[in-house]
Amino acid sequence: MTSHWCDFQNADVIMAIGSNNAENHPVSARWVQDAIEKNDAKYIVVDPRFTRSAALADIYAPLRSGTDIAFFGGLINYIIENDLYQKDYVVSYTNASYLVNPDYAFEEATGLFTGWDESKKAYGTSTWVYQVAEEKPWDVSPTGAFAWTQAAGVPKFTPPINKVAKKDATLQDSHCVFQLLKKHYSRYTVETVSEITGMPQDKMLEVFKEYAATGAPDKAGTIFYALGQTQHHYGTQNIRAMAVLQLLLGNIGVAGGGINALRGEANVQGSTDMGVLAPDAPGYLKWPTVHKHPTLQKWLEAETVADGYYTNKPKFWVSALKEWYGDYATVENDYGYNLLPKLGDANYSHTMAFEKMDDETIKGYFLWGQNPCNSAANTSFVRQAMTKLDWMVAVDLYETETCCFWKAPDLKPEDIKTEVYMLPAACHYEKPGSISHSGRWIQWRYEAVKPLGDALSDMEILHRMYKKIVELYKADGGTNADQIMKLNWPYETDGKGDVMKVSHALNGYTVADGKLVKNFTTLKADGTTACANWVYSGFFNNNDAKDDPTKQPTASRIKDDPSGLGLHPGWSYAWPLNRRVLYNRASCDMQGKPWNDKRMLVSWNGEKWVNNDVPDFAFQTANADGTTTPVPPNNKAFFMNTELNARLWAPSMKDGPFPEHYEPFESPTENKLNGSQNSPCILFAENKSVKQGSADEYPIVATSYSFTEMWQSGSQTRNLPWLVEVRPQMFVEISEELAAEKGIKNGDTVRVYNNRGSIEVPAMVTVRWKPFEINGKKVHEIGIPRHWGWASGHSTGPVANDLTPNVGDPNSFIPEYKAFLVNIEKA
Ligand SMILES: Nc1nc2c(c(=O)[nH]1)N[C@H]1C(S)=C(S)[C@@H](COP(=O)(O)OP(=O)(O)OC[C@H]3O[C@@H](n4cnc5c(=O)[nH]c(N)nc54)[C@H](O)[C@@H]3O)O[C@H]1N2
Ligand SMILES: Nc1nc2c(c(=O)[nH]1)N[C@H]1C(S)=C(S)[C@@H](COP(=O)(O)OP(=O)(O)OC[C@H]3O[C@@H](n4cnc5c(=O)[nH]c(N)nc54)[C@H](O)[C@@H]3O)O[C@H]1N2
Ligand SMILES: [Mo]
Repeated sequence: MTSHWCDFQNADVIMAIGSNNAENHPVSARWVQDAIEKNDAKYIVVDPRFTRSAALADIYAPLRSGTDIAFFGGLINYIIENDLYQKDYVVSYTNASYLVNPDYAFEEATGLFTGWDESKKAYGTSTWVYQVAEEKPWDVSPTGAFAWTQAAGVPKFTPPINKVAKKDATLQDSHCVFQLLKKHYSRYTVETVSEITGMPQDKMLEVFKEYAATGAPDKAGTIFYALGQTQHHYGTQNIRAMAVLQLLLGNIGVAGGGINALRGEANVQGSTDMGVLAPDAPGYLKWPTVHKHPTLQKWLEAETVADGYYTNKPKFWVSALKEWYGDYATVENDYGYNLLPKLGDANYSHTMAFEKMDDETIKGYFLWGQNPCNSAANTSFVRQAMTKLDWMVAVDLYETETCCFWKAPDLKPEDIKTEVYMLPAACHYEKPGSISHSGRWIQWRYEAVKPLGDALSDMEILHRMYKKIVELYKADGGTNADQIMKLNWPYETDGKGDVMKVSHALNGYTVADGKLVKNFTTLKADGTTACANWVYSGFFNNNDAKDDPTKQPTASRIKDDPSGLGLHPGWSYAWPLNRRVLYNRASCDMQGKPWNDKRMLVSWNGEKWVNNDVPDFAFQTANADGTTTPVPPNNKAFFMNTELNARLWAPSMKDGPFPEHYEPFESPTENKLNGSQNSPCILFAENKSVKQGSADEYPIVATSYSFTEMWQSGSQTRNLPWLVEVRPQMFVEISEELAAEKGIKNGDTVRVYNNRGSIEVPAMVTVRWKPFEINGKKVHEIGIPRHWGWASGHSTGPVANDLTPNVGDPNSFIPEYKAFLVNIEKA
C-alpha cells in the first residue's frame, strides 16, 4: 500500500478492482463505511462476479477476467479526452513533460514495443530512454554531496552520471510522455473496451465519470486491488495501469488516495520486505546476478541510481553485507560479497521449481509453511514432479496435500521413492516476533501459549539446523564451506534462537559498540554500521531496553490521532521512518500548499515545513553544527525515482513502458487491440507441462477465489470443525444461463475439465454470475473456490489448481490463476 488502512476513511471515491475486500479483508469494509459517512464517498466494485463487496457498492461494474488493462486504458483515454486530469500535479510531479528518444514506439500491428528480440523473447531497452538535456556527474569532492563515497572503508565504484531529461512543460512535443500516453490509449475507446471486457457501455461511463471526478485537486480517490489484478501473466502491468491512472488524477501521496494492495497471508508484506521473492534481497535491493553483478563493484555500479534517495543504496548494501558476514566482512574482501550465490540464467521461481524437480535438477525440497500441491498452478503436474524428489522436509502445522503428496488419489504410493520428513511447527500464537501488514505497520506479537507437543517455532527449527550444519562442516568439511562457516549468526541466547537478536540485526547498529542506530539515515557504506534490512531500521531502536520489545517503536500502542486523519503516529511503527502515507509531498502544490486544507499531511508555511505525517521528501538539510536548514518547496515529489518525479511511462518494466492489453494465455476471443494475442513476454508458456487449451474445446472462462470462512489451501480452516460447518464442501459457481444451456440444476454434480485436470463437484447455480457479450459473442464465466484438497481436514475435495495454467508474468513470475479456459458437463 502507498497508504494505510485507516486512511480509506479520507477518500471521496473508492474503487475495488480485483479485490473482494468485504470478503477477504473484512476490516477494510469498516473504513469504507467511514468514508461513506464522513465524505459521502462513492464505492465502486469492478469484478467479473457479483461479490459480497459488490453487494455493498454504489456501482457494480462486471468485466471478463483478464481484461483490466483494457478497462484502465479506456478510463485513461476518457480522462485525457475530456481534460479531467490534474494538470498542475501531472506537469510538476510526473514525467509527463519528459521527452523520450524519438526511436521509441509501439506498433499496433504486431503488439510490440521497439526493441523486441525474438531469439531472446525479451525486449532490448536501448530506445526506452529519455532525451538528455544535461549530464551531471556526482560531486565527490571533500565538500560535495557525495564526499562519503571517498571515505576509508567504502568500496570503490564509479558513481553514476545523472542524465537529466529534456522536458517540454507545455506537454505539446510529440515525443513527450504525455503525448505518447495520449496516443497509446487513443485506441481504447469505450466501444472497443466494452467489446473486450463485456462491461456494458453505460455502466462503464458511469464508473469513468465518477472516478475521473477525483481529478479535481481537492478530491481523493483510492484503489483497492489484490489477486484479481496480480494473478495474470501481465499482472504487474495491471498495477502499472493503476499507477498511471492515479497519477493523472493526482491521487498519489494525498490522504484518501493511493494504490492499495490489500495483501494476503498475515505477514506477506513482511516476507516480501525480507526478500522472499526470487530476484530480491532484503529491503527491495536486488539479489546479485551472474551477468550484471559478478563483483561488489559491479553491483554498486549497476544498482546505485544517479539521483534521489537511492543514491544511498551503497550504504544499505554494505551494511547488509556487514550483518550477514560480521567480522569476516572487510573492505579488502568486498565485505564478503563473493560468498553470495549469484542468480544465473535459469529461473528458480516458485513455478519453475516444479519443472526443475520434474527434470531432476532439484533432488531435495525444503517445504516450509506452504502447500504447493494445493496452491501452485497446475497441481496435477506439481505432485507428479514431486515424485522425482529423493527427499522432502515439510515444516507445517498439519499434514497437508503437499506433506503427503505421495498419497494423492492419482498416485501410487508404492512407486514413489521420496523420503519425507515432517517437522511440526508452532503457530503464530505460540511464538513472539513482528509481523507487517499491508499498510507497512510492523507490529509486535507475543507468545500467548507454549507450542503443543514437539512443535517448535520456525526460528528455533532454523537455528538448530544452522548449528547442526556448522557442526557437521567443522567435523567433515563440505562444498562451499566458506559460505556456511563465515556466516554471521549471533542470534542465540541460552542455546536457543532469539528473535530479539534478529530484531537488533534488522534495525541495525554501529559495529564498534553494538548501539542500535536511530534509523537508516545514519547507515554508512564504510563498514562501521550493520543492518540486515534497511527499510526496517528504526522499528527496534531503543537502546535503553534492548531486549524488551514492549519498549520498542514496533510495540508502541498510543491511540492518539492529533490530525484527525487516522494517521495514529504512535501506534506501531510504519516503515519507512514511521511514515504513513508514501509520497506525501504530492499532497501539496508547487508552493507547498495542500491541495485540500482539511487533509493536510505536510505544508510549507513560508519558512519551513509543518507536518502531520513524516515528510517523504528532502524537506531539510543537515548542517555541520547539528542544526538543519529547511528546503523550500520544489518539484521533487517522488525522490525514490532517479527522475525525482513519478513515471507515467516506465522503462523499467520487462514488458513495455506503457501497459497494453493482451488476452489471457487461454482466452475465448482474439485480441482486438493489437496483433499479439498474449503478451510477447509471457513466461513458461512453452513448458510442456502447461498444455494450453483452445476456445473450441474449452469455451468457458474460469476464475478462482477465496471466501471469508476459509483460508487459502484450507489446511488451517478445514481442520476447524466449526468453519467446516459453515462451508461444508467444495462447489463451483455457475450462472443460471449456463446451467440452462447444459441442463444442470442447482446441487447437481458436474465435471469441470481442461487439458490439465478434471474435478467433480456440486454446481451452485447463481445470479451472481452473468454471461458476457464479448466481441459480439456470448461468453460464460464460472467461479471455482480454491480452499479444498484431498488430504487434511474435516472436509476434503478436489483441488481447484488441477485446472490452472502454470504460465507466468515476466516481472513477478506470478501464475495466471485468475483467467483460464474449461468446459463443464453434468457428471
Ligand atoms: N478469509 C480469508 N481472507 C483472506 C484469504 C483467505 O483465503 N480467506 N486469503 C488472503 C490472501 S493470501 C490474499 S492474497 C488475499 C486475496 O484477496 P482477494 O484478491 O480479494 O481474493 P480473491 O477472492 O482471490 O480475488 C478477488 C476477486 O477478484 C475477482 N477477479 C477474478 N478475476 C479477475 C480479473 O481478471 N479482474 C478483476 N478486476 N477481478 C477479478 C474475483 O471474482 C474475486 O472476487 O486475501 C487474504 N485474505
Ligand atoms: N487457484 C488459485 N491458487 C492460488 C490462489 C488463488 O487465488 N487461486 N492464491 C494464491 C495466493 S495469493 C497465496 S498467498 C497462496 C497461498 O498458498 P499456501 O501458502 O500454500 O497456502 P496456505 O494454506 O496459506 O498454506 C500455508 C501453510 O502454512 C502452514 N502454517 C501456518 N502457520 C505456520 C507457521 O507459523 N509456521 C509454519 N512452518 N507453517 C505454518 C499452514 O498450516 C499451511 O499448511 O496460494 C496461491 N494459490
Ligand atoms: Mo496471497
